[in-house]
Amino acid sequence: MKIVALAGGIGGARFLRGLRAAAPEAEITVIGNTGDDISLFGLRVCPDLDTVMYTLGGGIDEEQGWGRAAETFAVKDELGAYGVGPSWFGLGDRDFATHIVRTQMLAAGYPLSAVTEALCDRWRPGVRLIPMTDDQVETHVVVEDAGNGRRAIHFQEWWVRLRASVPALSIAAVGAEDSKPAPGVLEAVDAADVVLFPPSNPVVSVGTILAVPGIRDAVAAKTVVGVSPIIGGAPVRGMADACLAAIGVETSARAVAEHYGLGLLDGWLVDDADADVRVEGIEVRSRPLLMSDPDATSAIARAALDLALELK
Ligand code: GDP
Ligand code: FO1
Ligand code: CA
Repeated sequence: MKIVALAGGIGGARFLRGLRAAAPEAEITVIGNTGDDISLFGLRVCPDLDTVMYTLGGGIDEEQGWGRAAETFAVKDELGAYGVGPSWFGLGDRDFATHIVRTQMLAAGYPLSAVTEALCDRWRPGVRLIPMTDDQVETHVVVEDAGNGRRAIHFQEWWVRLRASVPALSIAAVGAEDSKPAPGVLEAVDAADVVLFPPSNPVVSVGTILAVPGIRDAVAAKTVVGVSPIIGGAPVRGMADACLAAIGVETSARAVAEHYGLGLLDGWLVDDADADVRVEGIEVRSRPLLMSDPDATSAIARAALDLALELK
């Protein structure tokens, strides 16, 4: 069986680990969000790709959900001693090595998809991880600039430095319109038996991947089942509510399904807390959706896969 999943960082990565356990025979291709990517200290950092790679490869800081386990911050401290920032983005020493390898390969002319494959040679995530595009797409957030009108800042500055404390007036995937899906992306979707949306951020993770021309149409032609990242009207973690507000979508399991819309989603898994949710034209099922431990997570993934196979 061939499964394609569109994934962001933490929610996507944890779901994928459950999916790999729930369907060990399946060939899983993960299309990763690169809209969160940022250049820092001359290095290209790809948080969502790395979160998937480290989580499935056994190198993630489990509690935090991003970055490496047993991390140290000597390089960051040394940079700080030179007065070189930003200090608000916590790059660890082990993680730095990944960004150095990536940046070196990109500078040598390898596309991000080839670089990601090379990094995965080490981590052996057990899935094929492909960035949504080899082109540079960056999510920017428009915020009110005290007294100076509006200004666009990088998504990471809004999310990590400001903790989404200033309202996002709009969110744009800069460069997406002119981007092309990375090699293998459309082929994997076309060949897939089912496509799954993990409980990833609907705006800045799944939404950004779908903004790469060609991906939405390819996915829409498939049987698609999503897992709600919203439980009881709130994100399980993170600030997805602030992203949804920016695009005028209510923070609820129903509104997110309606936002993806008919023609894209065939099935939608919601938590038992949202058992009353109905969405016209979409098969909604409820079950516990907290990825609290490996067994609970693989049961969620299995339920998403079973629903997709049933609707196929
Ligand atoms: P990010 O890139 O690190 O923000 O990660 P993703 O975009 O993949 O996923 C973020 C989303 O995962 C958030 O909106 C959370 O609400 C959701 N999420 C995190 N943990 C859980 C969980 O245990 N269950 C469900 N249903 N959603 C979760
Ligand atoms: N998230 C934070 O909240 N603070 C950090 O300092 C931080 C550093 C960081 C470094 C590497 C990496 O791969 C991820 C990192 N993240 C950090 C997480 C990440 O940037 C965001 O959670 C996501 O991009 C939002 O989806
Ligand atoms: Ca992300």
